Amino acid sequence: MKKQEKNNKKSGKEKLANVRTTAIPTWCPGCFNFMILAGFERFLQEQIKLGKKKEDFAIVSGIGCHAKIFDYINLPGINSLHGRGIPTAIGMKLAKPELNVFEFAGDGDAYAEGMEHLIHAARYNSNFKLVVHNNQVFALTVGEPSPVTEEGFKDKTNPMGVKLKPLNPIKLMLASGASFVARVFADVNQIQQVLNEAQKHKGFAFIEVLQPCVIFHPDTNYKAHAYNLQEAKHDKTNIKAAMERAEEFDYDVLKSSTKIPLGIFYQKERATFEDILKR
Ligand SMILES: Cc1ncc(C[n+]2csc(CCOP(=O)(O)OP(=O)(O)O)c2C)c(N)n1
Repeated sequence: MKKQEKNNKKSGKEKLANVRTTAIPTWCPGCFNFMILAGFERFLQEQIKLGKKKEDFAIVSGIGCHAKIFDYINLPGINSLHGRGIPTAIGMKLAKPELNVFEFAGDGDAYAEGMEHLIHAARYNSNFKLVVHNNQVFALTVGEPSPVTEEGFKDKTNPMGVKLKPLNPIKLMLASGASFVARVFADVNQIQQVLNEAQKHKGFAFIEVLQPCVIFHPDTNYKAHAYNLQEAKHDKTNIKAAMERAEEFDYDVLKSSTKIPLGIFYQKERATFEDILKR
């Protein structure tokens, strides 16, 4: 055994070495998807240190820039169809309930093509974790507006600007019965922390990550408007309070008055879909 390998074995690093594949990311330089990848990687390494094995996890993705993450994480899984990651993840959980399933979806993926699946995943409370990379556009197909693009956004398909109000996925998830609803910014620490909490939660976990697209929907200072729900003493067991907090951000970061609550809006365990089917 080489000296470096021996040292790695001593420090436990050899277990962490192949969390990433050898594929070179093709995201744009500065893309916030790198932060999501790094946050998930850290989370996974922590789980392995705590005694979990790589085989205890599986990943699912849809189609889009976000879905490239599937190529960079060295875990088994299914790179599914656009909008169809959720039924794929539920299928995995039904076949093997003990598997820790993490799905990565885009906002187009989860809030447009896959919307009906999203509502029912929350309603079923299937015990998998969904990470929505919300860049507020269909990025891979060059920046068309998605259901969460702010009013007035212009692109080649909407030269006069978007006329519709954006959907509020946090409110939708609360109304659909999701047992864990969170939003974070694409920051490595925030992602690692929320994944740790989601992993401890038995049930469906909805995690929206605000992930500005450096090309088609750049960062317009989200951080200046953001505050942390837990630091603000938000009661995450109170659904009414969660709805009120969700109302604070209508996905228009250009509004100077807007506030962006980050953290866990709501968490309350109830029977999972997999448990109910066993009865
Ligand atoms: C059923 C279906 N409709 C449309 C497409 C074309 N398509 C591929 S990627 C994509 C955009 C994905 O946008 P989003 O889910 O927001 O992910 P992002 O690229 O922004 O990460 C679209 C529309 C497809 N592959 N399949």
